[in-house]
Amino acid sequence: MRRFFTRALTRPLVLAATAMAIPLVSASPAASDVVVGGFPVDVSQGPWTVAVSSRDRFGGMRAGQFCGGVVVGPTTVLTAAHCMAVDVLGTPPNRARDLKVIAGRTDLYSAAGQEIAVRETWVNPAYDSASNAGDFAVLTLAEPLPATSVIGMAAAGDTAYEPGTRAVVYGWGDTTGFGGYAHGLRAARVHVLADALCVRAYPGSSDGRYLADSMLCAGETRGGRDACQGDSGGPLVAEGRLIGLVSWGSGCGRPGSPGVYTRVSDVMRTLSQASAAPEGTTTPQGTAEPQETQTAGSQGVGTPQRGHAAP
Ligand code: 4AZ
Repeated sequence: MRRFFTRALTRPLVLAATAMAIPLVSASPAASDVVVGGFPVDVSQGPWTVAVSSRDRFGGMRAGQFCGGVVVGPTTVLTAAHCMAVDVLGTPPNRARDLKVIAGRTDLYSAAGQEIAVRETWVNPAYDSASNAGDFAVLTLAEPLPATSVIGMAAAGDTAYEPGTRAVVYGWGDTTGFGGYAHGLRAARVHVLADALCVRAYPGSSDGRYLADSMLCAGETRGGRDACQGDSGGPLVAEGRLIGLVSWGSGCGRPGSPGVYTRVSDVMRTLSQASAAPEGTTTPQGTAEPQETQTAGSQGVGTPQRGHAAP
């Protein structure tokens, strides 16, 4: 699929193919792609950042990492819906038997932290792969993570969504725009940008279409700092709260092509509707009702108060 070759999983496949000496044509980004402009961080600086992994599918070198994720409840991780696509996983997500979340590991080459099996996956049934709207999925973990790993989600109207707000994106994705995957966790400082900038940049093309209700625009107007392939599903954090999930964009770090994120307030809205719906109507992937997510209240993060995105 077109998007498959322009999004999260191109490079792991290319790497795997290279390792197997199989020539594989890749839709590489243009030479102007210079990424992320990030810096190394220890996962303790963002303990809610997790790696989503499948060694069966992506090999063991980088612990099978192929996407990012965010811990929003002790057993609840958000990632991107496009990370759970059949053409990425090779199988429907509930059949991907070795799907794991890796928490507390800065360096994917190390054995630090915990690897926790994914017990259930719930892919947003409203995810639209043409526009990329609704790009999120909920992973339910087989074992809980500590409350200190949980980040609060910023509700609609939260000041953290205002254009100009400073935000940080975290991930193990491409740092070069050419498939230079990190093995250490990195972060990049960006700003929330006005929707108008992304509307202008992405009026609708094969890459997607910017829809302000469900997407968030962030980056730097001059480019240089951005998320990239392999970062998908990972957190964009502002004022200590989760505002976005890495979703898509045209290239990485290009001036005039900001990063597009799944808007977390829209995730919260969708989840509350999904859990209010009669069973089975909105959960085609299984029975995983999103639970135990934390909503950031006025106290902000770090207060392990338990809210429910899904009342
Ligand atoms: C991707 O392929 C991807 N520069 C993620 C983020 C961005 C571009 C591509 C934003 O998963």
